[in-house]
Amino acid sequence: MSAKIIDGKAVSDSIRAELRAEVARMKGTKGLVPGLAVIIVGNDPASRVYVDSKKRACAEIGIYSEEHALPEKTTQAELLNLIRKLNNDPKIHGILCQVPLPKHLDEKEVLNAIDPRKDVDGFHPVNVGKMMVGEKAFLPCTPHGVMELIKRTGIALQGKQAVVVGRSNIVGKPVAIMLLSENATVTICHSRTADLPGECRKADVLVVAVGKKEMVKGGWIKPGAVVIDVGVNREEGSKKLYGDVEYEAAKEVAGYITPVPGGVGPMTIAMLMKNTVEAANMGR
Ligand code: NAP
Ligand code: L37
Repeated sequence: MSAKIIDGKAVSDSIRAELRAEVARMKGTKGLVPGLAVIIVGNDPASRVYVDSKKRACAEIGIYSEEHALPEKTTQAELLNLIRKLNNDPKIHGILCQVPLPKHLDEKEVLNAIDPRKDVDGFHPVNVGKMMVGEKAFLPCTPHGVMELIKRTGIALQGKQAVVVGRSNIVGKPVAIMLLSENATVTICHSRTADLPGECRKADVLVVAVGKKEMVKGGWIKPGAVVIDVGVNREEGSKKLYGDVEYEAAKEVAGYITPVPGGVGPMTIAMLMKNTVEAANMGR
């Protein structure tokens, strides 16, 4: 039995179509145009690709966007100044500072400087804390996208064994908290986990965000499991993308699986658009 493929691109397209209608309504009834500022520092090629798709998504939906591309050598003070300006700019409802930042910059201090009401990435400690205690907050885009995809399988998370591989602040940790909020029993695995294959085999729902090409093998998947592959790994010298899961083998065992590309990636962008529209609607 082959797994059902979860089509993240199709889900993302339908969310984007809904948002486009919502933005048209906002313009018509309130004269309100949502605005997103995207900051990119330095020349990370993957970040360049993602920032370009985010800008394209804004244009298609009717969100005003402006890009602030800063050189690699930007100082901490210059970056903080820009964020302060954007915090006070009434056209701008959402601020996204694409990470990773060049090593000489203090990422924590930068994320802390963004007004939590404009933190459409959901990385500010205020929003992270609110999510932890179950208060309404901007949810980080990739984990939120993962949860939407799981929801669309129609499988209820309550009482299920969920295993998250990876514990980054942008994916693994928040996705684990969200699964817990839906009453799954959650295990978080990382580079020091003693028996990773054994932990994965227990998973009814397996979310993998490691950044290592096809590290999770088909033989680690519980038959019928929901497998969400967050990894985006580029083969050296080729354009082909690979997930963190050995896709061809895993899809013979899993019940549902996300492809790479066309799975979680497009959802990340759709959720960012959703947060930006919500930010514009807040306080009006
Ligand atoms: P990250 O910050 O590098 O974190 C990787 C995590 O994986 C760490 O917690 C690390 O454990 C764990 N890990 C590394 N090697 C391992 C191993 N051999 N066994 C078990 N765990 C291991 O990465 P990230 O930012 O979360 O991103 C992960 C992947 O998702 C990347 O491929 C990235 O490109 C992709 N991504 C995709 C999207 C999207 O929208 N599709 C968004 C963000 C990221 P330790 O904590 O112990 O070091
Ligand atoms: N919100 N997301 C936010 N803020 C950040 O600071 N780094 C970061 C972040 N990560 C991010 O944007 N990731 C991401 C990953 C993949 C895609 C989009 C965003 C994506 O569109 N992936 C496509 C393939 C694109 C390609 O060809 O590279 C996919 O189908 O998976």
